[in-house]
Amino acid sequence: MQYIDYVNLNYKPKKSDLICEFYIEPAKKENLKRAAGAVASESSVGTWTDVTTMTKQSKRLAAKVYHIDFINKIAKIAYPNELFEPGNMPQILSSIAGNIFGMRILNNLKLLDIHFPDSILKSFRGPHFGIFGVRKKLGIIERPFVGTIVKPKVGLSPKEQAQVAFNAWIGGCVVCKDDENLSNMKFNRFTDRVDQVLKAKEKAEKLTGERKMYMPNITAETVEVIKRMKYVKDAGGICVMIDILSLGWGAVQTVRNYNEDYKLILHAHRAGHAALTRNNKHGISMLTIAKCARLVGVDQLHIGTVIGKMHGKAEVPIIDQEIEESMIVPKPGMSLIKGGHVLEQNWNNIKPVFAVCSGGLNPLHVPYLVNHLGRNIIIQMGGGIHAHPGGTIAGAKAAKQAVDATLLGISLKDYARSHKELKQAIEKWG
Ligand code: CAP
Ligand code: MG
Repeated sequence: MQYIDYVNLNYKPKKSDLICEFYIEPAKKENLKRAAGAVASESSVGTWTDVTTMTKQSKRLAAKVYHIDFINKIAKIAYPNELFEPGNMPQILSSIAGNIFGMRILNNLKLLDIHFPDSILKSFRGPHFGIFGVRKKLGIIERPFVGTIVKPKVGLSPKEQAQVAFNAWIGGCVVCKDDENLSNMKFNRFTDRVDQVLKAKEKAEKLTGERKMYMPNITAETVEVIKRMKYVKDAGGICVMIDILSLGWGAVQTVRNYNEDYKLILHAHRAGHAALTRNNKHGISMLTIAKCARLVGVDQLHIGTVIGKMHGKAEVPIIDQEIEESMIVPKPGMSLIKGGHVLEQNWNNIKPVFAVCSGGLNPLHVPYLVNHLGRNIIIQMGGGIHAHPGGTIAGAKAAKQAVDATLLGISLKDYARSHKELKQAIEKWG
């Protein structure tokens, strides 16, 4: 089969097909139709030449380019679901997000979105808790969560880390987490840290009468990750954090499988995602990564912030919807790129994921975030709490006051008249 044989613009995708939407920029002297055919070929059954070993069955399994928008360079490809091993995310991604990115027939290729058919959906676990399970565990029905990342990112001892966490909790944070690059270091051993921070959590819970959550980073090689999960469970923790992209999808699935026993809330950090997502024309969209993470089954996922220090704002509301709702019906304007369309997705029984907004946030950002993304968000502030002129306790108070004011519909400026910590935050960051 030639590349062009993979293009059939009359093909009507079956309900059982997996669909991908790509932005494709052909190489000089190549055309979009052939480049799209090449993508369908290399991501399904084909290669650069017509092989003599092709059978009737392999021909039947060929992916089909069924839609091309020549102006905006967007193509949709339908894949028969038999191409994919159920419950195997690494295999799915090696197919539809594999060799194709390096092909010389194209200059740029971005996997914008992916639609999972029912058969694939059924083969993954999805989140164990999801938004409402996490809320139930913490006893917080409606409010957005306020959280912090202990800063400095690394360098504190377990005792110092526990003190910072304690201060954040008694100031009003619900959540406190390790940073993405803290694991088991000479100056801060994992087990020691977990013991001391969980002890601090117990103390803070007694003092405030509120449930709190510590999210220790268990990122390591997979066998060690599972040992760390067990350690956290045995020590009385309720949550663990994993850097999903550094770990790799296979390891994330292993964690999710073990979580059938451990039942810990899985917090997914996305460190490194921008290497794939940042370029608008090449790579994999964060929307696609978020959908894979929901399917595999994390409970909380960093999605960006629409405001703050990190790149990638436009996608955030779309990702937020995609991970929270049970049915995605594409609407006009709901697109990552000019001429694109978010694909339809019925999530069936796969639970919704808690969106985590983080990266350069301070209390002043709270109203904007809640107004744009709703209440089902975890708002994390590292620098935005620990750089408060009054220190961590005051920083956490200011963050909580910002949420209180927002939920009451009072402007931060007005609320700050009777709330000194918020006033100081406005003086610093306003
Ligand atoms: C935030 C953070 C998070 C980023 C990651 C950091 O700290 O701990 O890792 O939010 O980005 O190290 O940058 P600050 P994203 O609050 O001090 O910025 O959430 O976009 O994946
Ligand atoms: Mg961090």
